[in-house]
Amino acid sequence: MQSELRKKLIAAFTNSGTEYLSGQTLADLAGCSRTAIWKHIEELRKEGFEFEAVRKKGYRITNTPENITADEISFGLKTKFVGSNIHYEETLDSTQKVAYRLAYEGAPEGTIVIAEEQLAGRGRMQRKWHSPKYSGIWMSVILRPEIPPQKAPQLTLITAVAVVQAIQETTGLHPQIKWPNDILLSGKKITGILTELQAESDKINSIIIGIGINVNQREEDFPEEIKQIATSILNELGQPVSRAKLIQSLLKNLEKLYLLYLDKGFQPIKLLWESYAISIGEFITARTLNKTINGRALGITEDGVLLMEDEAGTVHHIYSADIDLKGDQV
Ligand code: BT5
Repeated sequence: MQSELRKKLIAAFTNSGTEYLSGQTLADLAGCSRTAIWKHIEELRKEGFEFEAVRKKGYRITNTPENITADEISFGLKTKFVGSNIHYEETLDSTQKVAYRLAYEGAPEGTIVIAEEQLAGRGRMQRKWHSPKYSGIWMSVILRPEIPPQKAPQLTLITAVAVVQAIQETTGLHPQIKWPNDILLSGKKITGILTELQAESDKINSIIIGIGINVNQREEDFPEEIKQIATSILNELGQPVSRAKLIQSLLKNLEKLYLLYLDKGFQPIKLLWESYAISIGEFITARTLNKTINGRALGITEDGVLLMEDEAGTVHHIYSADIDLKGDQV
């Protein structure tokens, strides 16, 4: 975890923009000695931050490393609480696993866990999530909304909207959402979301939202088994994207939508979600654990459940399934 002093120092540089900050101002803002400031600046230099130091004016940051360490994510982050605590590690089995433990131990709402690579990244139903080093965003966010457990799937939909908005904002691309948890570009998956709960019978202790975004993988980086169904932002945009900037935008949009949800309920999110959804009004196949239904997707309910009308005109409530769009079927 980042120290409180490091957080204050990074926040000061974030707020100062291109202005210089003197050693004394920094020491006052962070509540420490100038020697301590100097030591932290040296450490940031070693991480790859570049500083311009001008006599009588002070320091400003002129370049940042292309990493996603806690310092790199918090430099420029403008959120109230999402991302205020960042747990970063180069390699993890799964960020979900660590976030689950931290949540259990009482980590504050908005804590994020992030890794450069995952050795056992997971999707729904024990599927694997391919998470190669340095090229994607593999992150879990801890939230603690006071909602009944059956409303938890709404958090997946809120997150999907936040991911779409962040990708649009950072790259100008327009991804689409495939219910419940896929985000697609050119019909291929660039993001998967996995929402897990710590709950008692009627009360949520925490929701752990896992987000995997393919950012800078090249086509040849994808393993054979997902080559046909997966893509990355680099593939679609033709140029690499700063993962730190994308994370910052994602955290900002997620916080904004989450606060809107707590204040006004799911209705405004539902409208946004539907405006980005790919399958509404289309003929689809839904494969649930025990049956396969063909029909037309009508929309989602207030709780985020998919409504589907089959050929006989019966409307089904789908809580969990894999969806094939008509064009996907062979
Ligand atoms: C998901 O599951 O899409 C949820 C993925 C969540 C991953 C994040 S990363 C951070 C956090 N920590 C974790 O351990 N997990 C979360 P599902 O809908 O079940 O889709 C899984 C399927 O997607 C696999 O069976 C593959 O077919 C495909 N897949 C695997 N890796 C992929 C990738 N990098 N890009 C696109 N598709 C992939």
